[in-house]
Amino acid sequence: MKTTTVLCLVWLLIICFIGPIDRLAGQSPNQIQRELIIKFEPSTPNPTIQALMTAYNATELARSPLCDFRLWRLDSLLWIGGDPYFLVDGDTLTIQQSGDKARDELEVESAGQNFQVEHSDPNTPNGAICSRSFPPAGGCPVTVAVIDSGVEPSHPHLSSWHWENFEEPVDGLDNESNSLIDDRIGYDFYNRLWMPRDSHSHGTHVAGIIVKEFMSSGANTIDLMHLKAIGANGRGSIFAAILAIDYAIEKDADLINFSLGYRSTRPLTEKLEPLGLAIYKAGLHDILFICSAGNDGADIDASTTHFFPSEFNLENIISVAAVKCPSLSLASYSNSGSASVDVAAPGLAHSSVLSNGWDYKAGTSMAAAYTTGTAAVLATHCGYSTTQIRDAIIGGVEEVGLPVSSEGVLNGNLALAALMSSPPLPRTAAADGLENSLRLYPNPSEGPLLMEWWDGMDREITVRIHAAQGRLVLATRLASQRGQNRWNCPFPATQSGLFFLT
Ligand SMILES: [Ca+2]
Ligand SMILES: [Ca+2]
Repeated sequence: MKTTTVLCLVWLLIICFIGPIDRLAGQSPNQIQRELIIKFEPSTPNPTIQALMTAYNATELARSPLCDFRLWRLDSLLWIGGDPYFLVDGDTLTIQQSGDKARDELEVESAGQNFQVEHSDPNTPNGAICSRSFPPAGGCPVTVAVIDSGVEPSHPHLSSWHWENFEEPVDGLDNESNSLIDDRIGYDFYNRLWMPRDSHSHGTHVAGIIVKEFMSSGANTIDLMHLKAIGANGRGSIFAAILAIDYAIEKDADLINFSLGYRSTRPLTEKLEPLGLAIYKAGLHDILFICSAGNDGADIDASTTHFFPSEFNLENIISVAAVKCPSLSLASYSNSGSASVDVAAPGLAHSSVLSNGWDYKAGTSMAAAYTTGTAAVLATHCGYSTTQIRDAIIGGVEEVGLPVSSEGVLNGNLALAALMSSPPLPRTAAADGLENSLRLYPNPSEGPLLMEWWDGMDREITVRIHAAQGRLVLATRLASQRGQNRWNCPFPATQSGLFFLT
């Protein structure tokens, strides 16, 4: 796929993954008309992109700074090079005529239509609250990003648990130069505002479940980063979610709770679909992504309507179905799928809502939040990778024969036991998300070598320095402090040459 054109990519998406042209007549339920998300290969020259925008009559509405996704609005019928290769008619992507022209003009990593994401929880909060067991917490700091409708920041249940961006005083300025003004406890990517204030209640409720989970485990080292991607009507867009994921990567979150999703009539491949690629990129930064399985009461493995991101086959996703208690049977509204859904968790929760209130809500959103809370507690036990935490959550369920891959229900104590049965992995500077700020200089060097990096927290990191041929020169653990760090590398001047870090 490295040398396809944008046109070819769209063509391949449709031919390879969507099916014959006659299946494209209907629009997927959550599509946003006329909006396309594109991520170009980094080597794509800017004039080529500009020429394509002109040819498509495209307006760039937004761009994600870290992962470099672009949101384009396409207001007219599109014809490329005079050849009716395909067109976007404003409602759906449709192949007009397949052919062999213009296939190698442009490289892209990902492209797809923008979709509405929503929580889609049922309004039926009845039944019994599940009795739970809570695993003891460790002492390592953990940051959980909640991508949802925002938060009521002054709610007494939540106000002492906000993550804070200490580089960003609230003064009307973008102090740490990430193009966002006053992003102090997160950001509102739905309205492009500094305060991710909740106007719906869903995000406040989900955040409250997560806080309750780690308070019950005695944890006091977890912060919640609030990233708003849906509005008062419970809906937002994939692109707002991508901006939020981009931010979570930039700010070194450990886990993302995503009690949202979208339906598509087309099976989508995770590496090409923009949201899938953004989640994959988060995985490269050791971020665990926990999402709801959806609330259509369907087996999404078999259904003709697909639900994403639950169905993306990515190693850093945990997809969560909902059960009712005390029977631990699947809730009638909950989606399931032995391939697409990993675990189940309680669907009913009593948690914080707007106006300093408390209320019941039910749905796979709540089930995902319970799972995120447990995963965050597991992550406070230092030295485990998010892959180990995911394996422990899925491997440590209470098995009750549910139609999900683990066949079971989330169980904090079993998950912690599963985690403790595997040895902690040495975390490296790259796995700690520092690879973008680490630098060695002068490099090449024939004498003293200095390492500098910026960190968002106080912790210990592992650094490995290799010579140019790959030989390990030095491996050590270092104290890393929030802010700018400097370290004189102790190896002698005889080790001259070019060095790199892992
Ligand atoms: Ca800022
Ligand atoms: Ca500021």
